Amino acid sequence: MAEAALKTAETGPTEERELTDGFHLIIEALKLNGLNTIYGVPGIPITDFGRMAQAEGIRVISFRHEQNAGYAASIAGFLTKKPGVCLTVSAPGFLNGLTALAHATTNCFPMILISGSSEREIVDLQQGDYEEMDQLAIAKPLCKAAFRVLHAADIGIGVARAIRAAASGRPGGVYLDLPAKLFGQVMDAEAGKKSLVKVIDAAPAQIPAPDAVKRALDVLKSAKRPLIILGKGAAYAQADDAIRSLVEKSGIPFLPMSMGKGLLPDTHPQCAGAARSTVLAQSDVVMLIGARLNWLLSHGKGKTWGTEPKKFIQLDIEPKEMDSNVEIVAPVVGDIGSCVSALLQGMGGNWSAPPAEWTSSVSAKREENIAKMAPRLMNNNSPMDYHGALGVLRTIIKERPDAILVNEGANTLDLARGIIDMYKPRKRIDVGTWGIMGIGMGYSIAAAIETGKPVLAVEGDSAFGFSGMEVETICRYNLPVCIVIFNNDGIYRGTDVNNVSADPAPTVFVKGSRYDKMIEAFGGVGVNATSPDALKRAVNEAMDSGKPTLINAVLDPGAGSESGRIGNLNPQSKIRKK
Ligand SMILES: Cc1ncc(C[n+]2csc(CCOP(=O)(O)OP(=O)(O)O)c2C)c(N)n1
Ligand SMILES: [Mg+2]
Repeated sequence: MAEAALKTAETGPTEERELTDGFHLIIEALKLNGLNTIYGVPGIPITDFGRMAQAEGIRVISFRHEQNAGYAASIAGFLTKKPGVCLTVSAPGFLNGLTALAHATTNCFPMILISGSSEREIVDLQQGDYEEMDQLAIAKPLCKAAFRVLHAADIGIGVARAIRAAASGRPGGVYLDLPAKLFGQVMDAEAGKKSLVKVIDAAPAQIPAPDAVKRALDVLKSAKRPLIILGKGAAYAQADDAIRSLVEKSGIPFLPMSMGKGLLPDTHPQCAGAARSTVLAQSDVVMLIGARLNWLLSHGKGKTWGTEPKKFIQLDIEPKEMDSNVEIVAPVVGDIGSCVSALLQGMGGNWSAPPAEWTSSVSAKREENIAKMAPRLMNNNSPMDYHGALGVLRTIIKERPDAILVNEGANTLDLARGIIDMYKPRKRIDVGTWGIMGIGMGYSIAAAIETGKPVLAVEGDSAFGFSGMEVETICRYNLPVCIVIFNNDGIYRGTDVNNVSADPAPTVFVKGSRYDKMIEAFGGVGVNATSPDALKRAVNEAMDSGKPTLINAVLDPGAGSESGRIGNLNPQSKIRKK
C-alpha cells in the first residue's frame, strides 16, 4: 500500500496534485484520535514537527529533560485513560524518555513514546550516524509493544496500532519509532487522508464470565472477616460510582492502596486505612480490585498477612495476574468497571453485611490509631517535624478536595500517604509500583494541564532534585502548582557524618539549602517556611492565587528514619565495620 501510494504521487496525472507529508500526517493522525497534547523536548529530527503540531492546535509542552516529559505523559494516561504522548529526539533523548516508558508499563498507564530516530541504512550498518542507535530493539523489552513506521502511507496504521496497544487490555507503554526521513516523505494528500485510521473503541469492555462472578460471590458470602483492597487499577477504571456502590452494599471494610485513595473518602466509615496491619493480618477473605499482590502487599504472604488462612478473590483485566504470588480461589478477569458491575448485580437486593464483630473491631482499631496520631499532627514545632507539617497539609486538602496531590520521597511519601486524607478519586498521584524518585514535576505539570485543577506537590528534598529544573517549565506555562519541599538536608535524614574524609556522607546535602530561591529565578513565588503556621499561610496563599510557588519547608534534619517505612528491605552486611 505504501509503495502504491508513493507511486501515485510520483506518476499521477500531470496536473498539479495536492501533496502532504509525514509531518502533517502524524499530526492529523494524533488529532483524529483525540491526542491533543504532546509532552517532549525539541531537537533533531523533531523540532519542526513540534512547531507544526503547535500551529495545528496540538498543545506542545516543552520540558527541560525528557524523563520529566515522559512521566508527564504517563500520568496524563492514568488521569484520562487516553495514551499520554511523549516526544523525544534520537538516541540520548530517547533513552531519557525510556525510563518513563518502562515506568508506564510497570504501572499499567497508557503512554506512547514517539521518538525520532536516525537513518536506518546507516544505523543498521553501524556507520556512525548522528545519534545512532537501534532504538526499536532497545525499547522492545521495556514496553508493551514497539512499532516503526517507514512509509508516510503507514503513519495512520502505525499511530492506530500504538493507541490500541497502549490503551486496550492492561494498559502500558508503547514505543513508536519515526526515522527522520519519514517526516519529510511526500505523498498525495487525498491518499494520505484516506490512510488515517480512527481507532474505534480503543479499550473494549471485557466482560467477566458469569461463573467467575458467581464463584467470587460465593467465596465472599462465606467470609467472616472480609476485606476489600482498592488498587490504582480501580482508580484508573473511572468506574467510581459502581465501586462505591459495591463497597457500601457489601458493608465490607476497604483498604485503599496509595493511588486508590479517594475512590471512597478516607474518612468513610468503612475505610480501614488507619487499621491496615489489623485488617491484613486478621481478614479471612480478601477481594483485590485492580490491585496486585506485589511487594506493596508483601506478596500476599508472610508476617504481614498473619497466621489466619486467607482466601483471595481478584478482579483484574490481565489473566496472567492470577496466582502470581499466591493461589487466587476466585479469579474474575475483565475490565474493572464490568467486573464490579457484574458483582453488584449478582449481589442482589438482600446482601447481608459481614459479622458486626469484625466490622466493629476494625472501626475500634481505626479510631484508636487516629486518636493516637491526632495530637502529633497539631504540633507547631520549629524546625518542623513531619507530623506538624503534614497536619497542616492534611487540613488544606480537606478544604480543597479537588486539588491534585503529587507526592514523592521516602519519609515524605510514607508519612504523607498515611496522614493526608483524600476525598475524591484520582487526586493522589505518587511514586507508584517502583517507588521511583523523579516523577514530581512531570506529574505536577501534566496534572495541571490535563485537569485544570490546582496541584500541591509534597516533595522530599532529594526527590525534588530529580526533576527540579522543571520549575522553569511550571513558571513558563504559568501553572497552578504549589511545591512544598520537605527540606531535612538529605535522603531520609540530614544527620549522617563521614568520619573518614572531608567528603560529605552519601545521604546528606548542603545544610540549610534555600530551594525557594530556585523558583524566584524564573519569576515564581518562593517562600521559606520554618513553622507549621507559616507553612499553612504560604500554601493557602499559593492555592488561592494559582501562582507557581515553591515553599522550602524547613524540617528537623533528624526527623526522618532510614528508607521511611521500608527500611526492612535494605540488605544487611554481617561483616560491616562498626
Ligand atoms: C530513581 C530513584 N533513584 C533512587 C531512589 C532511592 N531513593 C528512595 S527514597 C530517596 C530519597 C529520599 O529522600 P527525600 O526525598 O529527601 O525524602 P525524606 O525521607 O528525606 O523525607 C531515594 C534517593 C529511588 N527510589 N528512585
Ligand atoms: Mg529529605
